[in-house]
Parts: sequence; structure tokens; C-alpha cells
Amino acid sequence: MRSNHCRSGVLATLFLAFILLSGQLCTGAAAAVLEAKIGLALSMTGGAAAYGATQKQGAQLAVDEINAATGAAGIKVVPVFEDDASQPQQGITVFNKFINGDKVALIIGPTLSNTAQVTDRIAQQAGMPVLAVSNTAKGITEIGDYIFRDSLTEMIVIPYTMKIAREKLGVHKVAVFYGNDDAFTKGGYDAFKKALADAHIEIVTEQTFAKGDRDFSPQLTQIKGKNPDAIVVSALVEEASGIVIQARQLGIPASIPIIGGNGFNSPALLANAGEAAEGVMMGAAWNASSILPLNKKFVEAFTAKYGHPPDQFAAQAYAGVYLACEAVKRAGSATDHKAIRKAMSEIKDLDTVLGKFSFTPERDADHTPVVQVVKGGKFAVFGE
Ligand code: 1QQ
Repeated sequence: MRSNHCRSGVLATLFLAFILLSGQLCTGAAAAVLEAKIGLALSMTGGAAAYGATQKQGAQLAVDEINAATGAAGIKVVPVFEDDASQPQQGITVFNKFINGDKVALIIGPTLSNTAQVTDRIAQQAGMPVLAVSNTAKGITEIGDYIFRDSLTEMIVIPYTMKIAREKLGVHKVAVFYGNDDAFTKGGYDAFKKALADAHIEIVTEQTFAKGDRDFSPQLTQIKGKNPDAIVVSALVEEASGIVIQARQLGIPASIPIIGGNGFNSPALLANAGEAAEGVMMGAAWNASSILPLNKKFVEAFTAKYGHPPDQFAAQAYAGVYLACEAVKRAGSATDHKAIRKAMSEIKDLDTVLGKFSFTPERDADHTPVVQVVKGGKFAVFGE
């Protein structure tokens, strides 16, 4: 009788503990918080520093929001920011530190495709998931099944941009100007070339430049002599700014639009080129005016925190941190890279500032692009 009583007491206690524990697990309120170290390799210095600066701001905002809601989200993010210096060699150093030193759950970055094409091989070999938030060149996710991206590629954005240019601006013959020593600018050139052929737009001349060039007048003089309807440019923002300024200085009129790719989507273009940037068009993944409820909240919070509105790179980095946390949360582990990789690949229709987000089977982003145009010193949606 007594032992029975005792046993039922023990059972009742166990039952109560079970109820309490399962209640906690369901609400997540007092469940153990999963701490996820995320390595972010972003360009803080070098040619891509303008992109890296806003990427870091976007990522930090997401980290702050997620950590402020840790109780509900059940995850605490510990970001490890490192500068990849816009250089493949420094990218390798940073990736090795993340993999072997910090032992992060996954890596976000690096900023440039030119760096990613070497660093991502190291991550793939080590079985470390990577989420690119700004690589748009072909061949990045092809490196292997641990490599993902939320950045819309040039192969998706450029054809749409050229279709709009042809239909809305009557562009039938163009000059092509591109950097021939960078994975992104070369990839953008390939994307332009294919899109132009598909849209039956004639190329009247092809000109090239190299990273760090400052004088573009010889090539622009050639271009001017061919009298194109538009100039399509595949360049990172430093060189893009110089090209835009010098084209107008050489007397190529604003009625001949300059059309760029992803490299043009930085406010650095507006700051560097000023008045000369007016009317410049570029393919993009995102525009600040997107009316998605999450986006409005993001633009407001970002502007309040930093005193200026976000750009596309900030938006993609912000979305990237949320995607990364979702994968870690679903994997239920910050160290099981195989499980994190699998969880990432299974993300479907997640609400993000980029829209409802799913990865393609090739681990790329897939959503509607937008064509931006510089109007009154801002990136507006073309035609709106
Ligand atoms: C790339 C890019 C750059 C223009 C931005 C970081 O898209 O290198 O792939």
C-alpha cells in the first residue's frame, strides 16, 4: 500500500515534469537556446567595400532582431564578421579561420563571386555550408551541394533588363563594355551576350577594361563613334562610376542610356557619379519600394538604425541571416553541418524581404527581377 502510494507519487512527479517539459518545448519559452555562430566574410576594404558596408549593416540588423526575440525563436546568433578585403587570397584566410578556428555553423559571403569561386571550394571540401548573399556570377552553386545563394544571378536579371530596354526604349543596337579580369564582370558579359542574341539586339562594338582602370576614354571614344542605341556595361561599382561619368563628359548624351547589371545597384554609384548617373538603368533583385509587409518593416528599421535607406545588398544580407537561422533551427544543431545543409535545401516559401523564398534544386534564388533606373538621385523602379 505504502510502496504503491510512493510509486504513484513518483509517477505523478514524472508526469508533471513531462507536462512542464513538453510545454516548454512547444512554446520554446524556456527551452535551451540554440547558439549559432555564423561566419560572415564581407568586403570591408578593397574594390567591393561599398557593397560590404551595407551588407554588414543589413546582417547586423537581422542579428539584432533575432537575438531580441531569442525566447520565441529559440536561437541566438553569434556573428563573426571578417573582412575578405575584396581579394580571393584574404577570402581563403577568412574561410579557413571560420572552418578550423571559429567552427561556425555556416558561412555567409564572400561578397564577390571572384572570391567565392575559390573560397567555396574550400568550404565544399570541408562540408561547411555557405550562403552567398551577393554572388551573381554563373558557376558558384555548381561548386557543390554545400553552396547556396539568395542573390538572383545575372543569368536571370540581365535577359529581363534587355527585354525591357528593347520594348520600352527601342534599343536595337548596343555597345558592350566589360571587365575581363573578374568572375562577376566576365559572367555578366556572357549573360549580356546571350540575352542580346536572344532579343535580336545587335552588338556594334565590344570593349574591355581591367580592375583598377581609371581612364575609360579610349574605349568610350570608340563606342561613341559607333553610335549605339545604348551602352551595356558589366562592371563593379568603382569602375562603373568612372565609366558613367566619363561617358557623359565625352559628350555621349543621356538619350543613349547606360545599362548595367548587379554591380550598379550600390548607392556608391549615386554618390560617385552624381548628376551623370541620372537615367542609368540596371537589373536588380530588389527595390526599396517593394510593398511586401516584411520589406516595409525592414526599410523602416534599417533607416531608423543607420540614417539612410537600405540597398539591395543590405536586403539580401538581411534575408540571408534569417535563412541561415531558419536552417540551423530546423537542423536543431549549430554544429551538424550535414543537417544544416539538408535543412537549408528544404526551406520552402519562407517569408523574407525578397518575397516568399525557396531555393531551386540547384540551390539558387528564384524570384522576379526588377529593373531600376536612377531618378532624382535615387533607385526607382523603371516605368513607375
Ligand atoms: C558578384 C556581384 C557583385 C556585383 C556584387 C557583390 O554580384 O561579384 O557576384
